[in-house]
Amino acid sequence: MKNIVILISGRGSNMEAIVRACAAQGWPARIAAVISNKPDASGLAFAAEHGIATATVEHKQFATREAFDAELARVIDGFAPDVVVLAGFMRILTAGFVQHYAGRLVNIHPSLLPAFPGLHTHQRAIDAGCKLAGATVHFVTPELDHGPIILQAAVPVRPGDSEGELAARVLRQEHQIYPRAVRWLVEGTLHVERGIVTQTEGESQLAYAAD
Ligand code: NHR
Ligand code: GAR
Repeated sequence: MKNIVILISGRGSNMEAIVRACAAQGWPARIAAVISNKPDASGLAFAAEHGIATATVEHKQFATREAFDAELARVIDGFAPDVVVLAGFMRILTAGFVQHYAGRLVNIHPSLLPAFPGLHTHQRAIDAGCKLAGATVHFVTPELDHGPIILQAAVPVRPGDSEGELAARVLRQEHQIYPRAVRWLVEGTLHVERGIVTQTEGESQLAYAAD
């Protein structure tokens, strides 16, 4: 049984999708904990209702990023994690933290990386006149949103889309691809060579969706 620890900052709908897929598909894993940097993150209630341990490490209570990351890592390591999942987690992590979890720390970013790393991705894609948008699951490395790409989903940007409409279309695909990528990590079916990730059982590492 592998231990998955999920970090959130808010709603946690990606966390929910992973919790449900783990149970429904009988992964050889358990969600050991859901941890937030914000005490009011609504995803914490869902986790608690499902019998999952929860914790909050509030970044505002630490003077430096290093101090916050050290406490966060201490709390995470208390759950003996095999896999650490960033799911709408909104704090940039220090290189030391990232290196401590090298190869077992993943993120979902709401753009087709390497386009639009950072924040406000949907509005930036609309403003650039992009015809496709999407989401990327990647290994986390010290450089923000630049780690090896595990899986991507593409969706159309429709004429007149608002940021919210595009975000909702992308989010539906996030809920499809993130559980798939975490399952691969749990099963140990990902191989990384020179920054290129392959799924060793030949499962598809891309998705397209019109809606
Ligand atoms: N840390 C590292 N080192 N590498 C990555 O690839 C990371 C990371 C931490 C988080 C998620 C990322 C995203 O998917 C992620 C990837 C937060 C910010 C940010 O600017 C940017 C990207 C991501 C997460 N955060 C502000 C900060 O000062 C705070 C913003 C806020 O609180 O609203 O940390 O997009
Ligand atoms: C998701 O769209 C995720 O990709 C994005 O925030 C949303 C979180 O939703 N992540 C980031 O922007 C990270 N900077 P959720 O809390 O419902 O999973």
